[in-house]
Amino acid sequence: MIKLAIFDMDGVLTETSHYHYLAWKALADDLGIVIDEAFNEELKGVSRKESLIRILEHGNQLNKCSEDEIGRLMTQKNDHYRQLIEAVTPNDLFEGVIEIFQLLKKNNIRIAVGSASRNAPFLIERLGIKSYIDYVVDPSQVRGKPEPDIFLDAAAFFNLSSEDCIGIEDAKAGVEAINSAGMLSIGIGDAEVLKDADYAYNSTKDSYSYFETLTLVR
Ligand code: B16
Ligand code: MG
Repeated sequence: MIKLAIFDMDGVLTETSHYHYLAWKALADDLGIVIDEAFNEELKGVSRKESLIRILEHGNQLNKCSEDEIGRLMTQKNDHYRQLIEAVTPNDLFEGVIEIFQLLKKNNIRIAVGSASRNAPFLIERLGIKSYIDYVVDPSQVRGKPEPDIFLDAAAFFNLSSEDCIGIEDAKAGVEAINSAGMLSIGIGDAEVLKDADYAYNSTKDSYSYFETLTLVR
């Protein structure tokens, strides 16, 4: 029986993944590196540092970048991203999120956020969903997606085993992380990108039907 639902943030609860893309695109432009939305698909769910490394590799610039320069570029991207998300309000929450949270609460299923983003606590505040969230994984303490650690950390916090948990993700790296944690994976977004997910839905709102079936069997 499912006792814990672990939600990714960017691309599952709100559309901040587009803001990540805009901030990376501006940085890449500055560096003379061309990236597009297709390339960005490979950055979704991936940590800030690993994303930057992939962009620099893509532009053949990784070997000319010192650790200091990498740190400076990460700060530049994050400062821009923080400006973009400053104006986020509860209206930016994806449709269906509150209804899913309410359904889970009613059925005593815990809710965790398992985001790779160090900005997740800020966004949880801005989106006004703090009262629903039982636990937020600190991504600075564990290995990033596609490693399973973010999801395993949430399960461990509640002393649960993987078969008691589900993970909800919009990114290829995220679905891989859930699957290697041995949990049931729910993909949100492009079915082709999320082909390894146990269940896939076009949008968070569409996944409500899955959460209903989960609570019916209780
Ligand atoms: P930050 P998620 C991920 O969040 C994003 O998908 C990814 O694009 C970003 O690089 C990563 O967080 C780190 O974010 O720079 O804010 O720490 O999708 O796992 O919620
Ligand atoms: Mg995501």
